[in-house]
Amino acid sequence: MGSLEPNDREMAAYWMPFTHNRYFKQHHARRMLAKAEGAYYWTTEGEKLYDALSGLWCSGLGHRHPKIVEAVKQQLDQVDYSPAFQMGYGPTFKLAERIIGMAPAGMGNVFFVNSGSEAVDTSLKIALAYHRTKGEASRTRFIGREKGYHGVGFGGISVGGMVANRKMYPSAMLVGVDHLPHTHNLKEMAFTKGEPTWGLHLAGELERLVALHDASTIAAVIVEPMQGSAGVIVPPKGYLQRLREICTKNGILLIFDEVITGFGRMGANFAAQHYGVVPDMITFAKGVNNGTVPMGGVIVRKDLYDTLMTGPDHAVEFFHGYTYSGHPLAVAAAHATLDVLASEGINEQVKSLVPVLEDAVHALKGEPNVIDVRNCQLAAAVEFSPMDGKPGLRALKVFEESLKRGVLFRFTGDIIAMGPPFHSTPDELRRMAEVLRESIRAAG
Ligand code: PXG
Repeated sequence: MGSLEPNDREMAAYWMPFTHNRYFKQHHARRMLAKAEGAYYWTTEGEKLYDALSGLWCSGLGHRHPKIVEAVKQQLDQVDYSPAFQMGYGPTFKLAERIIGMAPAGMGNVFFVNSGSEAVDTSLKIALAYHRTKGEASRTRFIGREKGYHGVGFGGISVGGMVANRKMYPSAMLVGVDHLPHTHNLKEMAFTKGEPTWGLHLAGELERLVALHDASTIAAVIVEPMQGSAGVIVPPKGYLQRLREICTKNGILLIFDEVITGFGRMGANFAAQHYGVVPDMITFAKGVNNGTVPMGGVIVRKDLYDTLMTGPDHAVEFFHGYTYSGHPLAVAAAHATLDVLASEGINEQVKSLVPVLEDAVHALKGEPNVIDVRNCQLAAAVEFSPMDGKPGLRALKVFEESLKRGVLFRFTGDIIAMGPPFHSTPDELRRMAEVLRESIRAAG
């Protein structure tokens, strides 16, 4: 492979995802990574960076956890690939059963995919197929939410609520999708610690949409319990319960997109358990195997699966799947990850860090241009007022100043987001916040 530093032709050849390609290719000091271990990355310049977003929210157990590394190495000596269709590989079935054991009661089955985007599109297909098979083929609409992020498939961007992800593709959107309003309101909730008390009424907008479209046309509502990509938008107290009540009353499926919130980030296996609200489907990815090998999935209520098991038993019931669904390497990494989540008491560990993170980030109130600080279990965000006519530039500058000081944050719009590794020490969290303070001041 040669040097880790790309030459000019190599730098030019790669089209980077969700990245300012032209800017990156000019200004990539401290942005090329060479090594990862625990809560840290090392850059090709040899500088050490605290990984404040656990990769992209996926490596909560830290990089190269020895048990996960060992499991994947061992798997390579057993079975590298096993056909996903019409053939079986035991560990994949065992993994499904383990995930059901971690999920809220009533869930019965897991469909494996390779990413959050695929998980979302799969869940939407399951919703349509379920209603149709039940004899309610008129239920075809989906309700998403403004500022929602459900990946980049056509289904995901249709139910998602990020204008930049949608505006190029109006003709390719799923038909009949509507959106709930988002719950972010600086006037009402800026600098709230944890769940805001304002905003519950916005769940009632679902009733308005039901009245507008009629329940008989709506298949499912999909929301992230906590909106991660939009910059850690925390659900108002009682909001998710209210959505559940309205969905149940109207025969609408409720899908929680737990790609970020699943597998430990909330100090619980799933946000569903943290908030005490049980959806009909849960989409997951990222944390299921600590980001080691691409993997995602959909957890479904048992009766959804049962409903779809129709037709002659020699025929395929659900025409959907991916070559790499339940890939043996991803499965091996996931088994090891679930072992570690349990054996290292991660949910308790995360819960113990929540007040430390909360105090550390909220101490940034009053710093220049900081207009909001939010936190949700082991996730947090700081929002800045945009620079005149240059939205996004302030957070980029803060991000670059932080790299100089040894912390890798995530910036999106004028927001800095954090989702620290679960094994972080209180001192690491406090240092992370102090680096953010210095960087905010330096960025001006
Ligand atoms: N659903 C949710 C809730 C997500 O957060 C996806 C679906 C899509 O997953 P894939 O695996 O297709 O990328 C996501 C992904 C960020 C950030 O900085 C968030 C995501 C990905 C990258 C960065 O907040 N979320």
